[in-house]
Amino acid sequence: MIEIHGKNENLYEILKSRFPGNPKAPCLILADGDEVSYGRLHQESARYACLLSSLGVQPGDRVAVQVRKSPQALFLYLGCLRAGAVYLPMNDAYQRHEIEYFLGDATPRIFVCRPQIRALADELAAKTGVIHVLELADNGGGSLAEGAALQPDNFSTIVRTGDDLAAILYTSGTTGRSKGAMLSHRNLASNARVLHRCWAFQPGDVLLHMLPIFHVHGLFVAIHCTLMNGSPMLFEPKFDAGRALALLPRATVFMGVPTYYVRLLSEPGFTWELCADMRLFVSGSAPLLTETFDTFKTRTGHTILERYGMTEGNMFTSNPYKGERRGGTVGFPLPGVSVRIVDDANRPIQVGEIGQIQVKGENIFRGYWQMPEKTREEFTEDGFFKTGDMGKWDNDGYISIVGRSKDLIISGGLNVYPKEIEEMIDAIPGVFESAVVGVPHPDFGEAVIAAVVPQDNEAGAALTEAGIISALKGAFANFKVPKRVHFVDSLPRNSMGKVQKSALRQQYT
Ligand code: MLC
Ligand code: AMP
Repeated sequence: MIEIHGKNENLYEILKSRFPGNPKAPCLILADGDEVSYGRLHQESARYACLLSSLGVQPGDRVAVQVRKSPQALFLYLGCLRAGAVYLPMNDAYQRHEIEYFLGDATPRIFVCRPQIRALADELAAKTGVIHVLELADNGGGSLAEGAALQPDNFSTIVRTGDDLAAILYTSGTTGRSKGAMLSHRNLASNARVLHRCWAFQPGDVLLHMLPIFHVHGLFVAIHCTLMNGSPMLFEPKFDAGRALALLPRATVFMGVPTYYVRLLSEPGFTWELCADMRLFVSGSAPLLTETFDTFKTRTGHTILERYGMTEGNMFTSNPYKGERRGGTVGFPLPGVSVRIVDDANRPIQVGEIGQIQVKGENIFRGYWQMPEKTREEFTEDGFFKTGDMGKWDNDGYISIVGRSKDLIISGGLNVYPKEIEEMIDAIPGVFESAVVGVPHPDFGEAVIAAVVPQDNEAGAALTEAGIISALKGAFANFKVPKRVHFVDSLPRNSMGKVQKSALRQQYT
């Protein structure tokens, strides 16, 4: 693509151009009733950008962030964009070895952490060459906000081309090693524009924002749509079904993973009347059961709009805003996104047949950070990204996801790659081998469970389910830790010696 000389393609400039004319217009409406106006958002993001620059952050430098959701976390994200830095958000559930890997791999100049892990952050920063550690407390206090408060409230947003990086989001891999997906300003801007238009964002919209903001769903899809619309968000620290019931009458749009919908439906107070002023419910990040889709419709009169995407390119497909939203499908390719479903020889398959989903478009990421080989493997020669999802078309052009070729479990909208967990279990004294699989779970969609073969010795005989779970809890984010551990004499294998995970899944379902 040819760059137009002098044009600033920094995503922040694109978002800013859509902010309301009145600087007092609300952007964030917080749980305690406080509001952050669009004018303040602009000023605060300037202060954060000034602070980053004063700490020596140059365009392209990474800023790693592991904090709870707060307005200050949003100021920081936007401040990074404005300073030309590359934002690297991390799930706050990540533990020592996960954080160490991300810092070591991405070599950020700055690490912003919660005060609770300051000692660990200092230790890991020293080990991995991070220059500054700053704190952001859950209530918005700490050295980051204190430093920002001393800075001027204006900053000339750094000029970026569309190809320059805006963010790196780590996604685990089937090899057990996480990969940093590099997303450019153009990747994010193109998807923001398309979603804003396709989902008909309009004056008067209010988004109920309950997703975490360290993944694409909460950070990019929900926030960008709102900022592109210049409208307010009810900005809640996390998903809570009771709070959602209280706030839905003040909202028009809600976005969530399927678990949120399951939890809303289990609330007796979740009624048709409560949703009377809602315009749109969007679901994604994991498969929405047809049963949830149907029950939701009967209960509220609303048809959930299911869409499909991935960290490596934000959103790929969506059910239509106008027109039939078909349960069990993820709709049509979004404008500007080419989707094809192919067989093993990369040939397009017929309607109704199952094949691999591949995608191409301005939204697709620029590759994995410092993994050129891996990046090459994941793209076809003609530039399509191999999603690892299996799908099919129906006669009307709707796409359904029917499985995954990658060994991945999605629990409550969070990805768990079995390999990473298996390696850790296998390292526990007394374990001969293990296999980790996902089994259906009424709340999380899929739950992680492990089958463990003990060694035939004293250490093996001493293994317990609680012991294994507690060993893993110190090592991994909680959502990756198996909910159950089953001891078995051997793992089921096929004639090639490969563990038959489907047999385990069946056995423990
Ligand atoms: C928390 N736990 C989970 C879990 N979340 N276990 C499995 N799966 C999860 N997703 C753990 C907790 O640590 C706790 O462990 C126990 O399970 C019960 O926790 P809980 O109180 O029920 O959890 P809660 O805090 O309510 O969180 C659940 C949740 C949350 C579903 C609200 O996980 C969530 O907000 N998920 C959304 C993630 C998301 O944004 N995904 C988008 C990715 S982007 P213990 O041991 O302490 O009892 C993407 C691309 C795309 O995928 O297409 O959008
Ligand atoms: P992540 O790597 O966290 O971005 O997760 C992306 C994966 O989530 C995709 O590759 C899909 O497997 C899955 N996913 C996202 N949206 C949907 C959906 N609507 N239905 C089924 N799977 C989905």
